[in-house]
Amino acid sequence: MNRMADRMQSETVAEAWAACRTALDLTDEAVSGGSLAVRSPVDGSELARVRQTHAGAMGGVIESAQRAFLDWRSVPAPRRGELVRLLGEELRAAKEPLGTLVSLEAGKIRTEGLGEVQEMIDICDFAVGLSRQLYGLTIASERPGHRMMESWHPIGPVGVITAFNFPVAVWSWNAAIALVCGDPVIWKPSEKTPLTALACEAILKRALARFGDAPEGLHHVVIGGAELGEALVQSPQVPVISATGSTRMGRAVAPQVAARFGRSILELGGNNAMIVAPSADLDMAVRAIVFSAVGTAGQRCTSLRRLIVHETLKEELTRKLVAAYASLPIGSPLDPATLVGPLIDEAAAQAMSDALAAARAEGGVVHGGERVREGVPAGGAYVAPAIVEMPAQSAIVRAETFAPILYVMEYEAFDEAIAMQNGVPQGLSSCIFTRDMREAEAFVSAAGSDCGIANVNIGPSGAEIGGAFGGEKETGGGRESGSDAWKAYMRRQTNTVNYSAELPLAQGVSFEI
Ligand code: UN1
Repeated sequence: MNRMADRMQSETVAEAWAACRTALDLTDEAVSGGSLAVRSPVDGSELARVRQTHAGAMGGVIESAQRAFLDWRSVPAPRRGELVRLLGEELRAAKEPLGTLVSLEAGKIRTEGLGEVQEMIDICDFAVGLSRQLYGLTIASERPGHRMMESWHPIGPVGVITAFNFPVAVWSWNAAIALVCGDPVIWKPSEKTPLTALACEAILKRALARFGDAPEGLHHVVIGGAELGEALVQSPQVPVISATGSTRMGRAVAPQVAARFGRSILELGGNNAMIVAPSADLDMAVRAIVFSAVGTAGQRCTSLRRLIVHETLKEELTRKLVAAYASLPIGSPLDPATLVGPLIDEAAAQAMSDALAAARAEGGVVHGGERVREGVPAGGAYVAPAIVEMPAQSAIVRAETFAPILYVMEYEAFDEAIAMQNGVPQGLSSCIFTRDMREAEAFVSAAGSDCGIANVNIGPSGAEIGGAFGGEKETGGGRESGSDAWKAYMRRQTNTVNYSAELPLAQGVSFEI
């Protein structure tokens, strides 16, 4: 019986893969015969063998992007926006198969896979509008007959390094903005998710074909290990490196980019908290907590990892959460009824159980967190999300474990809750549930949350593309996506134009010759 169920599941993976391959133009040539085996976290089955880029080829790739830059920078920005508009159209047409491929390759449930593609469509729309709004300032000059202004110019190829957990959206945040800003893109996706990257490349190719006259080499995907990222990081020909991943990766990348005076946009670890205040709408808080703590099996940078609850509510809220967790449908992400899919691989499951052991040793009481083997496809790393009551914000709570572990701690005074929220090395996302206006405003004030994202009465994950996305401290300080994040993809030039027949010097300096 079990074996039959397993066989049916793996046929589902195989069938889904066969269907999206065709729809996404992933030819045999592109996905077989290579040295990188791609396994689906759904059931561990091998989907493809992808060819890797030789480290020795990186010089040529970077040269080609540089050449494309020399053309692309002079294409009017609204015309560059037309390419991104076409990309958005192609993404709309490919939403279903690309969303499925995200589920197959990253293990996200169907709605999250589709949601990720929707995020790509949204950023394309945003970038198209932006292509007519790359505004500079006009600044009052102290000298008569002079005009001062600020221009934003394309900067050069952007190296984009992405992680497995948002295998396509994070590329699009960077690529859509970089392309309208006049910059070619060299993308190094996670080695765990090369297929979705190849699919995005094929989708972009469709847009490029319709666009007509974009320069060769405007976009490259390079597949392989850290040595490829390193070639990007070290090249002065790649002025901007946008890297998403662990703090450990960021620590390696940032000093190398800085040493050559390049610019990095870093999106690293998060250790996101929710404060649940005495006046909170508890039912709403429970829904927000469950979605943000167990969604994507706790593998978002923005996943909720710490719950800081007022002492009067802690027992009731913990009870409600333990009950809600008990009925979570865990299983194949291809099954529409599933809410919790697999972890990306066995190493992630091991990291989760190590973290739970550490939490116990530090005085934690663990609910859930076991390995799940019944009713799920064999070969995937399925786990029950864990709730851990902690006596204090100990070492394991301050570390980011990329798994569905929610640490619950209590507080007495509001200031103490803010101090706990801020008392971790990471600073990505945060939120408070309260109906007290003073608490809500204090939380988002200068003396409140120290994170890049601070929300009131919504969870920490599921950010919209319209805002700037990123965080402080060990999160790396980068901002991507909306607002004025585009400025990191351009160089700023200050221009002073003298339209008088005099040559007055600034600051009243006199220099007569
Ligand atoms: C990430 O986890 O890498 O806020 C990005 C969210 C998404 C982006 C997360 N829009 O959950």
